[in-house]
Amino acid sequence: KLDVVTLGETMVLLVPTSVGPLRYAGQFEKTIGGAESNMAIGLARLGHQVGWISRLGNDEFGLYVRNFIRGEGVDTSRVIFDDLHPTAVFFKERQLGQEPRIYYYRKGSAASCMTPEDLDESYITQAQFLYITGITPALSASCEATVDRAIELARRNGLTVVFDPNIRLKLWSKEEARRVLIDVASRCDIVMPGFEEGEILTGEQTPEKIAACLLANGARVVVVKLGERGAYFATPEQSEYVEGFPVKQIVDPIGAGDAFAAGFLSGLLRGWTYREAVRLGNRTGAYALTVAGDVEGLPFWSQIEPQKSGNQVTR
Ligand code: KDG
Repeated sequence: KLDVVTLGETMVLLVPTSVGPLRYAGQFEKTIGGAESNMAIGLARLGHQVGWISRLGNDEFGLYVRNFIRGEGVDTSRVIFDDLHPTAVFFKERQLGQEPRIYYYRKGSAASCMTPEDLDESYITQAQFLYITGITPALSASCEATVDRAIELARRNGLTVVFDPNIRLKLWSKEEARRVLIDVASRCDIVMPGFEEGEILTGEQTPEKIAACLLANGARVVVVKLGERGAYFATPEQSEYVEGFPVKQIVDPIGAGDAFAAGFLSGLLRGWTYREAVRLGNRTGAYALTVAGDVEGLPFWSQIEPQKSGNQVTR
């Protein structure tokens, strides 16, 4: 039995220990990054059952990624190891006072070879929510078809489909992203863009107008993430700004949206109101800002509700 099922690419992430151009970096820390698995790990840490579907290379890095995600308590039983294509890698280039630069080495990766046949309906139907992001359709035509199929299977079986556009302009142009993702969004129940992504998708320039446009496009709930200002959510019946959590020093904003999604979905799984769920998302998002990696900052439930969980370090 699963609460949430997700699919997407996860890469080995190499972060230099020093700040400055990568060409001078001599030492790297190895970890992993992938929007959907970041979210899955976040949800597992908050106490939920999550399944992550993907392809990895049948190589050392593939085993590393699988073991990492499995070690966080995410179900990886549907991961396919591909003999012909490698596990992808990406690097962060740390810059003082600025968001890190990202360099992908992912073309032709195992995950970019995902196909609709990789999806097992009987597995997906075990979950209440399907979580997808706009990164996957950008990887290849077969990945786009896989996302389409996942949505179709989820809808047919009564799952709630949650979509984070996660527009990555290193993978495609704004125009292409808009064309494909507005169509994906029209088939999803909950759509959660960042403010700039909302602008790209809808051409609108306020959270209210972005949300109204995405509701008219087919969503039942829209959450526009506004960084330090928190988030704005809207349904056909209600809408509200929900304040953010202040963070003293932002180390790395990458991954904060995935952390938001984990908190928000955790709230929904607990039967909370949208306001309360968005508030938890804002809080888990704030945690992710405080570390350089994409998953290391994701909080455990014991950090969110220490009084309920005693003194344990982990859940
Ligand atoms: O949301 C964070 C992700 O962007 C990062 O972990 C890597 O999945 C990734 C991507 O494709 O950029």
